[in-house]
Amino acid sequence: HFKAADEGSILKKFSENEMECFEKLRDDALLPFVPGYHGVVEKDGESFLHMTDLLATFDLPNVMDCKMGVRTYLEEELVRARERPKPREDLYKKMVEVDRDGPTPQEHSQRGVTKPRYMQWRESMSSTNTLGFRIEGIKKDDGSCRTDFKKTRSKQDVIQVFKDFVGGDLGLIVRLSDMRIRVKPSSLFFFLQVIGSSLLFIHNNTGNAQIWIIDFGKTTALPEGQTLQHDVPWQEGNREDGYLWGLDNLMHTLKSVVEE
Ligand code: 4IP
Ligand code: ADP
Ligand code: MN
Repeated sequence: HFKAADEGSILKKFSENEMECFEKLRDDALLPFVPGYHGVVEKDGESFLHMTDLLATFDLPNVMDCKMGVRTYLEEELVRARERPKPREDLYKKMVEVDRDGPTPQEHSQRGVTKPRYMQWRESMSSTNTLGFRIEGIKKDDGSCRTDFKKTRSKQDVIQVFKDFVGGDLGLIVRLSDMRIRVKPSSLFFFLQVIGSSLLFIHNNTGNAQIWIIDFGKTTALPEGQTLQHDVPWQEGNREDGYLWGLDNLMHTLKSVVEE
């Protein structure tokens, strides 16, 4: 999905949706928390979004990707799967790998699950539904890399992982509460459903702690006139994403790490 670009920047495979988000964010209060966006570029016959490489200023940082929100797919995908279900074998295999008993008897016999079904299952196995965010992956300054968090769901387990990641770097809490404050005056935020977007935590144990909002591939404008609260439960049709609720739970998690 990514290609190296000039020093300090990267190229991400083009998506119309993500481009529109970057353009809307150009004059939004959240801009300081979004990677620098430098337009669309063509390379080897393909289109890419040119953005700042957030890791460029670090040597060997600790990096954590947390996917935000209580919902990780679009309501449109749900409707489509209901009207014309397309069971996928790749998703079935990913499900079985984590939990042999994940698929229903019918899904076992067809060796396939639909995309929303897989996404909902992922949400329920992880902390997405219960905390409004989940840990996707961690790279540490010792070179180690972990992505085996599909069953990390309980508050205690999540706190434990954060504790190990944060170490003694308290700058992350400051940066996160900073971001929380910025969300309020972001007019954009209330006209968007933020789906599948992550917070990227970066720190190097010496006080250089950063938090960035990344991945706008499925972040989309709401129908004319609709706004979201971002902190109430999702019900099909209300398009709520639980982003703010997740952000608050993330704050609590970080605070527990410090207090424990
Ligand atoms: C993946 O599931 C992630 O949810 C992907 O989102 C998603 O891509 C994939 O859908 C889905 O299979 P796992 O994390 O369990 O592997 P992301 O890349 O943001 O993590 P979308 O396109 O929905 O964002 P498919 O349809 O690409 O398989
Ligand atoms: P996808 O849409 O394919 O899921 P993401 O935008 O979520 O892609 O990025 C995937 C990973 O790439 C992130 O977890 C992060 O580690 C890394 N990444 C994304 N954007 C940047 C960036 N601007 N600078 C550095 N690393 C990034
Ligand atoms: Mn994505």
